[in-house]
Amino acid sequence: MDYSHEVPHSQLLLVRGQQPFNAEPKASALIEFPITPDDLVYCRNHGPVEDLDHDAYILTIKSDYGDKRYSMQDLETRFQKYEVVAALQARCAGNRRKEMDQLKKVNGILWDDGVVCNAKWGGVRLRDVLLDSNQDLTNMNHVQFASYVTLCEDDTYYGASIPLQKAMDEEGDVLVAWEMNDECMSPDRGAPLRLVVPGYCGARWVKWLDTMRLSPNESPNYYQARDYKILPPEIETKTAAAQVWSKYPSITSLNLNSIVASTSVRKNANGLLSLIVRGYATHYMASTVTKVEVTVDGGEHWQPARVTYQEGKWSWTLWEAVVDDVAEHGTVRCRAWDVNLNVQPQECKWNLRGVAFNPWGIGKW
Ligand SMILES: Nc1nc2c(c(=O)[nH]1)N[C@H]1C(S)=C(S)[C@@H](COP(=O)(O)O)O[C@H]1N2
Ligand SMILES: [Mo]
Repeated sequence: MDYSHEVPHSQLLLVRGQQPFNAEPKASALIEFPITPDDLVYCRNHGPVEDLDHDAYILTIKSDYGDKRYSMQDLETRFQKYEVVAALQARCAGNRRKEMDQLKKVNGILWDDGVVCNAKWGGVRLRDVLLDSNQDLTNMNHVQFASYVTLCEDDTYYGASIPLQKAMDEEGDVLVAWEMNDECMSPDRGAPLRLVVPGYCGARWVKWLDTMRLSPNESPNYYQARDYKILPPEIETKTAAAQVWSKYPSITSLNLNSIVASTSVRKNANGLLSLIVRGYATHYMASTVTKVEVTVDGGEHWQPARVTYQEGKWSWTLWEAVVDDVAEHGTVRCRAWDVNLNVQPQECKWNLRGVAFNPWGIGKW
């Protein structure tokens, strides 16, 4: 693959791979900002990152009746602009995979817990573009997306799909976006155009989006059809996996999760120690996090944390807890609850790709 046009990347990230560029921030740095600045956003790539020409960029909607083409100017001027705050998460790429690897070896880059960000995305609704292009919706169940402008390791292009229903639902908030945090998106985020699918894992947020089409089927692309699936623990090798990929559904949303991002201890006037714990939580689809709890005795007693940030349906949740009268050192764990009374599980099964790992968060002080 040709990396001669690779853009410079943020210096603030821990690099997990140079080509393709894969990197993540420390979770402790991440939670300092409710809205993540671009240079603290993780980078997850399957090919080179290039600075593409905005003015010459075209989004094509393919169909059997002919293609529809939109320039950036068409999108910017002919549609109503929308903004949505949403967390982008690569737990599909194995956020916390490093922890799962300690249970048993997993396949893939060892990400820690910084593969999440929260940003304000701006662009047009996918729904409006699809309606404008006059698609025939009969028998159509999915919208397939592709980026042909960029090269990829495992397929000839990067592709994904989402259910048509998610795309057409006004509440779905799916955007074809060119802005992040009120600024032009960076090449690292997928400029000129990227798909934003609130509630869905990062793998579906196609960067450098240039082509889409309606289909009765999911995208046949490697990253939709074969990768990013949660296989049962008995599938222990790539060869075994190859035979069963098609039997397991692709990941759409990610499970309820929370992690401990930082701990510190302060001495009170009475000489006793208090522990300050901070972290983030993320939720499944639109099932908002309602509570985060921490325990310093392995789960016997839990105390609620204070939510310090949460916005709309799709943002992450930042939280902080102060636990009084603690020992000099110890282990703190956290768990999140959602509006449907789901609670983050104590343990999580191993799987080959190390995806969707969400047992109680853990931190030491
Ligand atoms: N074209 C393209 N889009 C892509 C990818 C890619 O490699 N190529 N990676 C996907 C994955 S797996 C994730 S988690 C997110 C990462 O987005 P980020 O690099 O902006 O954090 O983009 C998704 N979109
Ligand atoms: Mo991902």
